[in-house]
Amino acid sequence: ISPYRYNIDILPSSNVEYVTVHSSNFPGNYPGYDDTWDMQKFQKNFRIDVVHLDESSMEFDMVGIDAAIANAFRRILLAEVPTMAIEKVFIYNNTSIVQDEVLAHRLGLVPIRADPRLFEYRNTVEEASEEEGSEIDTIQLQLKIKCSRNPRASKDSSDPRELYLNHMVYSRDIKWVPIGNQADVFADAVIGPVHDDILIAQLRPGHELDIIMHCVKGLGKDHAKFSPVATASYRLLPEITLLEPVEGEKAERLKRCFSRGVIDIEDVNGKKVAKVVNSRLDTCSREVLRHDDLKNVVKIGRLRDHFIFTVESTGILAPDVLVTEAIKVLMTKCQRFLNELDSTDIE
Ligand SMILES: *[C@@H]1O[C@H](CO)[C@@H](O)[C@H](O)[C@H]1NC(C)=O
Ligand SMILES: CC(=O)N[C@H]1CO[C@H](CO)[C@@H](O)[C@@H]1O
Repeated sequence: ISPYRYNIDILPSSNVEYVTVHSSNFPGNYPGYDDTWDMQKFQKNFRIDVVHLDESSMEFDMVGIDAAIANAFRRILLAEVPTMAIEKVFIYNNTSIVQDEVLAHRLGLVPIRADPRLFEYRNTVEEASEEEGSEIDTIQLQLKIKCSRNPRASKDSSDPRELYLNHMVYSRDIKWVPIGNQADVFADAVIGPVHDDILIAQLRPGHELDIIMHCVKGLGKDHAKFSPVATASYRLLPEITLLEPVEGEKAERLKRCFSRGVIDIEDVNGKKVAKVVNSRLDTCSREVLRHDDLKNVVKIGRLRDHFIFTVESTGILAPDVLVTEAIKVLMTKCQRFLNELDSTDIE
């Protein structure tokens, strides 16, 4: 029998952009803006500090760079660092209540653990692409599961967990089917869904799923399922300055206007005095502006070239690897642009 086949291209990329920065699209659009691109000066000012790093998320500060470049990194992370995702779904049988196309779409969004750097893009231009993929550009997965009654369930039970077997289909039920030499090449790698507890469908006795999936390499700008990050965003470092001493009840009130940990109360000669201890923690709520007696004693701003990046990976690649890959993508783009300029004949 020939399977029903779905190409998953129903939903466009749906990553929301959170832009919080005045951009400098126009050189010199704020006082003191330096567009000389003096490399020595840039190297002296530029730095990256990793604040937090674990296997799924990362926070780092990128200091001394223009908003346009910081934003380029953010957008490349969202849309131009490749991953492997399910692209073709061959449904041989589906007697569940989930319609084929909905099922295919759900499967497409499951993050697949496989190093995209070890695969090629699948050629979508030639006729051949309609046929089977090959070991260098395709990962084949299978989901074959059938729900039945549990013979050992007690008679008066009404709990589906006891009554049925395989009534919840999870991502862990998706199995990798190596093609060609993949079993040897990826002997050490665990290819399959990143998370094993994503609910895909619910079945009842007699329902059956028999599905083959092909994962290909792709980019988030083509479809959000290829995006390697759950979020990649940045904010500017808040800067809070007290313009005059704030004491007593006013100090307490000032402290409550900001996020916890931003302002501390110090005891100076028996008086309570407010002090800014960590403006980084502030969410910039501007609550202080609602207090007439406080709004003029504090200056709230942000450092224009200090970006606090947060990168949350979907788990396919570690967040620090993603940032490195994003930098490589931008370098490749720059190189291509320079090559184009060099090869242009100026008459
Ligand atoms: C599809 O699944 C149903 C229910 O298990 C089964 O009766 C039917 O024979 C299957 N069809 C094919 C083509 O495998
Ligand atoms: C390929 C296939 O068998 N698809 C079926 C999946 O299940 C729905 C609902 O039971 C059917 O309408 C499809 O024909």
